[in-house]
Amino acid sequence: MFPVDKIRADFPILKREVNGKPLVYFDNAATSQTPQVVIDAIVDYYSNSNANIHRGVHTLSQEATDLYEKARLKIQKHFNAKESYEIILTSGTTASINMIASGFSDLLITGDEIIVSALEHHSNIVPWQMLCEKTGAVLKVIPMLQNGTLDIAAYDEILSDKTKLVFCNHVSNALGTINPIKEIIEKAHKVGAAVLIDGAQATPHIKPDVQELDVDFYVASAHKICGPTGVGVLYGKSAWLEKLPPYQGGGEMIETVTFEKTTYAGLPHKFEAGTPNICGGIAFGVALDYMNTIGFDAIAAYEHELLQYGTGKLQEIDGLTIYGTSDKTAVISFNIEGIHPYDIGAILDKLGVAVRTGHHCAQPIMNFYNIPGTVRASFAFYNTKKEIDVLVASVKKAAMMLG
Ligand code: 7TS
Repeated sequence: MFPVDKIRADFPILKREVNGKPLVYFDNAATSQTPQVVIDAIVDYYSNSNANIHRGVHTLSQEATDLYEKARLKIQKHFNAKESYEIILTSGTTASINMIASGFSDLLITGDEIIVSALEHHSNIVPWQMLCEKTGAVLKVIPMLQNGTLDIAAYDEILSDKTKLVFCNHVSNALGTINPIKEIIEKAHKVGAAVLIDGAQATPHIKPDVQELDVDFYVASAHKICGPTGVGVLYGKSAWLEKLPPYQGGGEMIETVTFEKTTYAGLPHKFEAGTPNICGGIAFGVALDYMNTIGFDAIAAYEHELLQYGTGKLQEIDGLTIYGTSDKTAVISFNIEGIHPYDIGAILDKLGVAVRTGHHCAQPIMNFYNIPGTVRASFAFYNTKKEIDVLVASVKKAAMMLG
């Protein structure tokens, strides 16, 4: 049995009330909640070890550097990167993607092609459009199918020796679809293209193995994996990271500076200009430890139970449509006929239930279904079936009031 009661006790926020009702937090795809061990690590860092890293000979600076570099090793181990310097700490998924997009602006020429999937979050569409504008490269899209999966046959058709880069999320944030990234990567490599996988939504549920996937770049945000906001990871194969130019110039990323010429530091520092989110990086490591102690197989199995339970219960509601019905993580994106998703979300909030409504930064998916948005309930390993019962009763109430 999954020890959900014991786990819930680790999350102080789960004890609070919202609008006089016990909080039911089903907006985990937007950000996860923070366990006490991670909160303690943040307090401990600022109480005992706060100093700038990689620069001081003094004890505090060395301690902070040590903690930060130990966190990098934990992240390396978690993603199974071959080398610790292939782990670049960033401010999050969006920053990681923009670093790569910026780096490729010198490597692409007019007529090169970039492929993105139809299931992307805006942060994996807009930077590539900007890159195309700069370089004259052309953006192509892997279309989606009615069940919320990608049309892999169509991907085969748009791949060619002109394809230089392919971008796809591991899991869709709007629908929860788990994409066949291994196949997508293998096919891209056959035509010599590099692949960036956006793992922002996969990492809370799946432990990725970047070597087994043979992926070129894999990015994620700590705040979706029980860590703090403002910190994330860019994994890159060392050959690519060596080849790409630095993203920002400044302190920490240099070897020598004169007014005539600057030489850059080696990896990972070349991509880590300025004072990083030191505390965030350390807390990210603690968050991964916490989740690994529970275990990703146990997390996935329990969340799948929640998904099946919630899907079954919600489907019984008249006029309710669920979008994305394939193999997916614990996300239920739905609408009720004739009711705007925002109105449902507002009533759910009054009843203490937190969901996200709207286009979820994935407007092309909403356009595909010809809807303004959805109500998205996204579950985490600390949620319960009892909370799903509250969601279902609240949705029924909203439907009655608004229908
Ligand atoms: N990529 C995916 C697949 C995402 O789901 C998100 C955030 C991002 C990138 C951006 O991550 P950030 O940490 O840099 O902001 N997704 C969502 C969401 O679904 N609801 O709120 C944020």
